[in-house]
Amino acid sequence: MNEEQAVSIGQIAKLIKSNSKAKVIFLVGAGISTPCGIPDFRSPGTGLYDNLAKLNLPYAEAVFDIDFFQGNPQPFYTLAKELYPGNYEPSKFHHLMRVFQDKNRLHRVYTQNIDTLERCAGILGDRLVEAHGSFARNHCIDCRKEYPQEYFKDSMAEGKEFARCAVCKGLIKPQIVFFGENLPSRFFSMWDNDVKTLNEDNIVIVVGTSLAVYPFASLPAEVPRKVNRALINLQKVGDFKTKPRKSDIIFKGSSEVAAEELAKELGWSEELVTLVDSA
Ligand code: CNA
Repeated sequence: MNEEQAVSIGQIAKLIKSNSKAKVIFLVGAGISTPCGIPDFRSPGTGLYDNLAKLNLPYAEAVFDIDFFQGNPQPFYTLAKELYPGNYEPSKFHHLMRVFQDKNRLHRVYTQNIDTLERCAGILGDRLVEAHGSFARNHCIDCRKEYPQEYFKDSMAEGKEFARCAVCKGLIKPQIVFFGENLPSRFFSMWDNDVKTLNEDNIVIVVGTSLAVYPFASLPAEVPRKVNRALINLQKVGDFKTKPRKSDIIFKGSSEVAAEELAKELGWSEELVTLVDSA
């Protein structure tokens, strides 16, 4: 950890230690799962968009385009098999958020990720908002019949090309938000309520996201000025770059290093190590 990083971790830890009521809202993205081996979208060279060429897509985002999916579900299914829950373990940062929950210092986790690793780490349903959906629920894109997670998983495990609806033979799609689809209404209602009730005791920490996908990307700008904001990311992004606030805390670096060091500063290293070892 360099000096600048140490200062930022010290500042975040101080906000939490100096106020026993301080609770954190985490706004997270693909960067907290890259240490688990799941590529993000936009990191040059290693990101998914750079590696989708093998799927013969007309353009990278087509993998999450609902119209494209209807005509050619293969690229999405290939990706889904790769990203499917159970293939990966949570990162240290996922576990750190769990420690915040166990210490009653977690207000909410808003995630853009679809890998369900927050659930795997034990983040409770009422603390978690999966803004872009997840693999947990599935439905037929033609007749809308809902299917449990196992149906999609078992179809894949049986080596079927695609999961099909038992009633109408339509394609089964996990309830992951594609381009052109609405975000779950729970995302909007939870954020509206959280942003109204945020006060000086709260800290919003944005982690591992390029803040390029809206409406999620607009959340940091909506954080009231009286509330402290922090960014943990490989580079400065979004509102932290375009409209920085004097009080912003920026940790430029890996979320795994940040997780270890923050746990150390808060005196929570043992709890973090226990969770990491038991995963
Ligand atoms: P993104 O646009 O790929 O950005 C990731 C950001 O994280 C970049 O700024 C990276 O520099 C940064 N980053 C990467 N690794 C680390 C690390 N170890 N520590 C700190 N920062 C790091 O991804 P976003 O989440 O911003 O984009 C939103 C999309 C990505 C959502 O729709 C997701 O569904 C989608 N996505 C999800 C997953 C997943 O579920 N794990 C994987 C890939 C993409």
